[in-house]
This record gives sequence, C-alpha cells and structure tokens, in this order.
Amino acid sequence: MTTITLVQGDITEQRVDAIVNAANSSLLGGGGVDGAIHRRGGPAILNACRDLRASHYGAGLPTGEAVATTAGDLPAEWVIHTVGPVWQGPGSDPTLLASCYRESLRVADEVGARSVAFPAISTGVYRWPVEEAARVAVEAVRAAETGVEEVRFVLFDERMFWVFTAELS
Ligand code: AR6
Repeated sequence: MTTITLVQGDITEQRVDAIVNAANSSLLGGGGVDGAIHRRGGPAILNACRDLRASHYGAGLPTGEAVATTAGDLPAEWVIHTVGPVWQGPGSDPTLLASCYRESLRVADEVGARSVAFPAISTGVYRWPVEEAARVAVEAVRAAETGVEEVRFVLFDERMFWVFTAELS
C-alpha cells in the first residue's frame, strides 16, 4: 500500500530514498528542478548521466521513460531522471506524463527505494496546465503497482501545493 503525502518545498532537501528529476532527454542538466538537483547534488550526478549517454542512452532518454543515478551530495540515495512531455495545447495527450510517474516507480522498485519524492513534472518549462498535471500525477501513482511505501509530491509554490491538495481530497 502506497501512502501519498504532499509537501510545499524544495525537492533537493527531501530525506527520502529517491528523488525524481524532471529532466530533458539530454540528461545533461537544465533549469528548474533539474538545475537545482545538479547544483545541490554536485558533479557525481552529471558524471553518472554522461556515462548513461555513453552507454545505454546514446540518443538520450526518451520522453516518458526513467533511469536512476547516484544522488551525489543530496540527502537522498538515488536520483531518478524522467523526461516529461511538452504541452502542445488543448487536447495534448497525457499518456507520456502518466508514464513518467509509472516508470519512475518501476525504477524505484528496481533500486529498492521505499520512499520517493516527485516534483510536478512538466508544469514548469514544459507548460503543462497544473490542474491536469496534478490529476494525471495522482491517478498514475494510485494506479501503479509498486513496493514504494511513500510517494511524496514536493510542490515548489503555494498554488501548486493547493492544486495537489484539492486533487487528493
Ligand atoms: N523543488 C521542487 N519543485 C521545483 C523546484 C525544486 N527545487 N524547482 C522548480 N520546481 P521544471 P518541466 C517546480 O521547469 O516543466 C528543465 O530545464 C516548478 O515550479 O523544472 O518538466 C529540464 O532540463 C514546476 O512546478 O520541469 C527540462 O529541459 C515543476 O518543478 C525542462 O526544464 C517542474 O518545472 C523540464 O520542464
């Protein structure tokens, strides 16, 4: 049974087994959550991502998939990188957004993580409308078959925190 919790705050400060990064397919860093994770986690994360690009993910990590690396200097043990879809306007298919949550939990199971923190994937630079992104996130986690005991959504600002709170109630 997975318990879903909500926190308003910075995902890089979470003491959980794994934190999820809203990355891009290059895996080589960016802004938003991705920038914060690489900044706080130090060079070990980028080195691990470069190794992935040099091996399994020569063409980059496809949208909707997930892969784990060390969390470097962060309090977590793992960073699970996933690539959300870019919002393409009304009618955008949320399938790949749901896949990010499902695949991240599958990777969490693989590495043995029991607590996982997620940001609101695709709601920043990738522009997904927050109400729909929250609905997709909560539904995907509720539907996942996983050994993860706690899924913690870490929402950066107050508005997102309340959108997720409404979605969970
Ligand atoms: N902790 C928790 N949430 C955060 C943090 C943080 N430290 N910082 C930002 N957020 P975004 P995306 C929230 O843009 O939309 C990057 O450049 C933010 O308020 O980080 O999936 C990647 O390299 C927003 O609600 O991710 C990609 O190119 C949410 O995290 C691209 O952005 C996601 O915003 C991915 O875009």
